[in-house]
Amino acid sequence: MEYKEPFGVKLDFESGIIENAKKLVRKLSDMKGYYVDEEAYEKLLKEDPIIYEVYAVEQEEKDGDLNFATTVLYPGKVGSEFFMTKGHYHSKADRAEVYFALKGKGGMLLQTPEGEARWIPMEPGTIVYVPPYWAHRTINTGDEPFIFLALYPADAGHDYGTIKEKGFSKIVVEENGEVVVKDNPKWTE
Ligand code: S6P
Ligand code: ZN
Repeated sequence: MEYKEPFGVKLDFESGIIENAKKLVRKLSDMKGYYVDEEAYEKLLKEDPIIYEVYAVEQEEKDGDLNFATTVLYPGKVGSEFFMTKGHYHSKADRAEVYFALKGKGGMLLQTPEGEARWIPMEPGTIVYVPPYWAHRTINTGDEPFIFLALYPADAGHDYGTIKEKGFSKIVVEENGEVVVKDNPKWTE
């Protein structure tokens, strides 16, 4: 039997950076079609802000192993819609996940393949259980970076296609200074 080597790495709670992790950057230009207000999207595209960064420590896609990653999701809005991650199902759809909020304020939008959505608010200390089969997207509803750690099976994979095409049945917007979760006007069954 060949055993893998255990290790410890340092996560900086302030910045969300995990040492020696693989860094991924998502800018607004990587998210065409994701936000409801296309005019606001095109306008903000001139600045093309970074929406989020991911620091991932991933293993080979093998059954039984675990990956983990932090996400630093920046504050901002496209029109009235808060900055958010793309959101995905897992390629192996029955793979669950756990999120742990470290800094800032936000929440998670989850959705079944039938379009049934849930909103779970998150603040430092909130642990979110993402059950098998639920798509998940995080959203920054605050005015500082929203930082969280995710732990997920190494063979879960990411299926972005469905969400890219259809979005979630709900959107999270600011209305009169309040965080409002409402029906996505572009949602079709
Ligand atoms: C992975 C986990 C997170 C996200 C990250 C970015 O299963 O859910 O690490 O990958 O928050 O979101 P997205 O939707 O662009 O992968
Ligand atoms: Zn996931």
